[in-house]
Amino acid sequence: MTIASSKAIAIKSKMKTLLLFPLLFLVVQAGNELEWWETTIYYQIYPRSFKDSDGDGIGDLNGITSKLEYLKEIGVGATWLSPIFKSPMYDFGYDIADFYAIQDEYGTMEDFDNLLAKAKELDIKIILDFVPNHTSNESVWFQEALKGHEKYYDYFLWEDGVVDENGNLQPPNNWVSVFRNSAWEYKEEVGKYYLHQFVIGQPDLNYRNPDVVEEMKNVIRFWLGKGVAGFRIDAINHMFEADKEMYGGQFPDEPRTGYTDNPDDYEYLDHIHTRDQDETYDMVYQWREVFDEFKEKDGVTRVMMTEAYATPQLIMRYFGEGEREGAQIPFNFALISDVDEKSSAAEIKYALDQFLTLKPLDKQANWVTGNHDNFRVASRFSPKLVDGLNMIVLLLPGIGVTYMGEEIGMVDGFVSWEDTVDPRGCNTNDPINYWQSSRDPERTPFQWSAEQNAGFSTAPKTWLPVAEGYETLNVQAQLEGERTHLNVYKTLARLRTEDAFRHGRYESVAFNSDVFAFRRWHNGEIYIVLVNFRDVSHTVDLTYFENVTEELEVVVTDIQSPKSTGSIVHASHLYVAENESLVLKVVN
Ligand SMILES: *[C@@H]1O[C@H](CO)[C@@H](O)[C@H](O)[C@H]1NC(C)=O
Ligand SMILES: *[C@@H]1O[C@H](CO)[C@@H](O)[C@H](O)[C@H]1NC(C)=O
Ligand SMILES: *[C@@H]1O[C@H](CO)[C@@H](O)[C@H](O)[C@H]1NC(C)=O
Ligand SMILES: CC(=O)N[C@H]1CO[C@H](CO)[C@@H](O)[C@@H]1O
Ligand SMILES: [Ca+2]
Ligand SMILES: [Ca+2]
Repeated sequence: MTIASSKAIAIKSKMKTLLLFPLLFLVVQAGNELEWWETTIYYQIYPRSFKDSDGDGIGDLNGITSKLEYLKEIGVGATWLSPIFKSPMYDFGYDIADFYAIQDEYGTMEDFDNLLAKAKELDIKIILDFVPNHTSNESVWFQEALKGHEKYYDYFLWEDGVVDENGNLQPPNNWVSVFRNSAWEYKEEVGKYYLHQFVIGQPDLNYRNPDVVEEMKNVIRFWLGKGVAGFRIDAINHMFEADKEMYGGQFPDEPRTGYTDNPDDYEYLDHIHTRDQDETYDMVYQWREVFDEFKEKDGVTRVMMTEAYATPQLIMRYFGEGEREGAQIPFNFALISDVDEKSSAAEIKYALDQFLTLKPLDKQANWVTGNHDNFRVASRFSPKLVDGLNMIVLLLPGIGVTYMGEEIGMVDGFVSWEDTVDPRGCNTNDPINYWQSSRDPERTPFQWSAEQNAGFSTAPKTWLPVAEGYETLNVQAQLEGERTHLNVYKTLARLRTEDAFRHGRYESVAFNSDVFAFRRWHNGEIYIVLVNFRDVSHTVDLTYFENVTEELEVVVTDIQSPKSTGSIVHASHLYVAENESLVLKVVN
């Protein structure tokens, strides 16, 4: 026994007799007190599919308000909403026409204020989605630009075309849009081309114009001023293009990759001038200063989550640099991009440890298993691993993020070619393989109950069909049932508040190609979380972990596990069933 632990025991016995415990406990706690944003669970709501309050088949703000108590009940303290702003909906809200207004079909500003008020009452933070890379071509700004209004003309990037040897007008350079073909679109009324890194209907904003920078900061101020707790920022690595002044006033061509011979393909070029520009990080740090203006007033941290699918090294830059602070939560997509059902336990371990190893010591890690752009966990891995992945997301050190429906193990819905509405699916023009590109399967309506449309809506037809199997896979059934994903989730949400998970240290191991485990420990309390990713049973030796020698208590199991909670297992030869996931606690 070391000095530290004998001291702990001495203090403990003293506290029992002298009742000093509460006092000492507080003193210890104050040293490393965590703020709301470091401990809460973040729950992503895709508003169109969460709850329809007025029977038009489309989810809306009043629907969300009516279900906030559900979030509270399952232990969620913050929710980020995919865009709710005014939009022509070519890309379901990621094409914004007015950053200061609510889209009609989602409700009114008054509805939004009601949502905020109810959330405040329940102590749930509301986070909005900020889409800075472009506006919709139907935005007032773009329409004014087309009319020759100079201020708004300068909000976008306009260039003259070049005349080729045949006398035809061609785009200013070789840049290609993410959705194929030239990133430049000619506008007759202006006599110039504008840049769009995404679809033609999404003109890029010119972040080298200080008016644009200020306008977008005002958008942030507007919503933070209303009481929003922060923003999730969409795809920021496309914000800046190269500074043309450094290239003689002309945007430079991008070099070829050699991957494809088709100059219309996005992969044809190496995007050194249109992605991951240094100025992007600076803009994130500037936005953080705006967030901090609000914190200075009331002491409450406003949180920034950034979305960028980039290398872990680049992701780290969003945290900040030197004295400058950036996003508290640069999304870590390792569990989405780096691993799937075929991954070995060693690959899982590597993917999880990488972020923890690279991140600055004073920053929090974060864990994301799903969102509105990726197939669901139950479909990417296996329905049998739903509980195991929730254990990983909620019990690893750092911030847990849940996409709506993952708490009940929703599966991807089948959406026929006729019913497909996602532009990424439709643009394939391929009635056979469209589903591989479509994001509709993970966006099907939330499954509340066994009622019509899974209790999502009373409409005869919902905007996307409800997934099959909702009659048994739904919130109500899982609240009433005993061994259910939802009950596991709720238990994990409670467990997560314990010191071992809030403050404890972390160590992980791949016991063999199938079984991944990690240990969290703090002040003599030790937990082991173990997930068997395969349909094969194993016996493992947990004495591998220091201080794990004899007996452990089963604290949580996945819903098919043959073990029951409260039972005792032996560290040196733990039988792990097929697909089994467990949380164990060392018995002192
Ligand atoms: C093991 O237990 C001892 C005594 O309680 C403690 O001092 C030490 O930090 C523990 N080591 C680990 C790695 O848990
Ligand atoms: C916006 O762009 C789309 C193409 O994406 C086009 O069909 C539509 O007419 C444009 N709208 C305006 C107002 O320019
Ligand atoms: C383990 O998962 C696989 C794949 O989902 C499934 O076929 C098998 O029945 C599961 N085994 C057990 C014991 O649950
Ligand atoms: C990288 C990326 O796709 N960023 C966002 C910018 O706009 C497109 C089109 O609206 C969105 O789909 C993306 O999420
Ligand atoms: Ca509705
Ligand atoms: Ca841009």
